[in-house]
Amino acid sequence: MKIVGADVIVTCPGRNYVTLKITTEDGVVGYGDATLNGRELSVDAYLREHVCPLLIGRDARRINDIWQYLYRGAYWRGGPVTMTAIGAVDVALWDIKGKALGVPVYELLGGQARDGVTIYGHASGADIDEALADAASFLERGYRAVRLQAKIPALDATYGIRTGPGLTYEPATGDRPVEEVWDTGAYLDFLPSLMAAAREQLGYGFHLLHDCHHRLTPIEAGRLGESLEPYRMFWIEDATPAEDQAAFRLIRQHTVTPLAVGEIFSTIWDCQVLIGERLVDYIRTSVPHAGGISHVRRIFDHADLYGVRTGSHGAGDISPIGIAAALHLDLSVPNFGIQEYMGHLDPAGEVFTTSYRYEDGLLLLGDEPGIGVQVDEAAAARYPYIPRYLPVNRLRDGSMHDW
Ligand code: CS2
Ligand code: MG
Repeated sequence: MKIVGADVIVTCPGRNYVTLKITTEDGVVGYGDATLNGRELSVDAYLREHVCPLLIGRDARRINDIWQYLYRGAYWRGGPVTMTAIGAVDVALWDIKGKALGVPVYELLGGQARDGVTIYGHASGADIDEALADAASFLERGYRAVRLQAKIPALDATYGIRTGPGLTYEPATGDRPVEEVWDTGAYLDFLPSLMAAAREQLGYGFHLLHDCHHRLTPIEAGRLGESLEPYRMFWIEDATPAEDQAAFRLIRQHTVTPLAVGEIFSTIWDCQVLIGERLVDYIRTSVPHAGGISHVRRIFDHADLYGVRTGSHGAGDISPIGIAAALHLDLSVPNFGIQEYMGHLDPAGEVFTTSYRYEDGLLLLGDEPGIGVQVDEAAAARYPYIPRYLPVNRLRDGSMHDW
């Protein structure tokens, strides 16, 4: 089953997505998500220049060998660009294997361990009332878990807030990032009042999550976790810059609020200390950004050994292919925790047709062979790439601050 084609599709139906398309000599086509938000064209170039030519002529059935060839065979290994490219190859090959054998990928992973995948939605608002109304609308639609963010009153802008009904929050267009002001004190003072209001008005009958976007020091994170304990959070996410795994030892000493991290990780090595020392409760590595189904499955197995559950990244910058790939893994692993699901803006649905669907707080996968996402290339061509950047943060004195 030789690979005869490997092509990259870059499109912007609502936001930028990069898709790898692999074709075999028998005409089977597999798709992988190669989207890396704000760095889309780097992965596009890495694939076109360094990966696609090496795939031609290889046996598409040998997913493990191709993975090792691309990872171990590279002197400059690891990092988000390389691992997103490898992840796209891996998912496209699983898609091909499923289609060739006529089964959904989760069957190849041992079959379903649950009926559906519990997701959390993104509620936010310009103030507490707006954020709670948004959260209530998720609960009315059957969601059992909601991430809650609101604008910090003392700041002009706060990352992670939706800009209008039916929208997700999108990076601004333009040739350079928007610069926002960050103030940790204002954030730490405000957040407990948001979560207190959420529990007072919406009760305790749902999972409440929050994302800190890597802005705190370990001791600040400890203080935040402790201040949120009465509201029984499902997790606080990305409390500190993620590359400092040892920082979580300090956070753990100060709070029993569960911790989640890992959406920016690329490999199992990025989570080794965190998992091995049980410093987090949920590992958020995502299929597209950490080497695909093959590698993230290994991370999840490693996590299971230490009682750490999964909680994969599923923001809108992960394409429907990446979300679908995550769902196959979520459905099959023993230690599934929760799956983030932000949804996709119109007109993404013109380009990507998915077999997964929402029902009563869950995403359900059908029995379509492979990953279960179709790509309309003519529709993709109607939406050319638009440069977009995530914002950056400065403190009030002009210092750059962490993501
Ligand atoms: C966030 C994302 O969904 C999340 O948890 O952290 O919005 C993240 O900022 C983007 O995916 C970055 O690409
Ligand atoms: Mg996050």
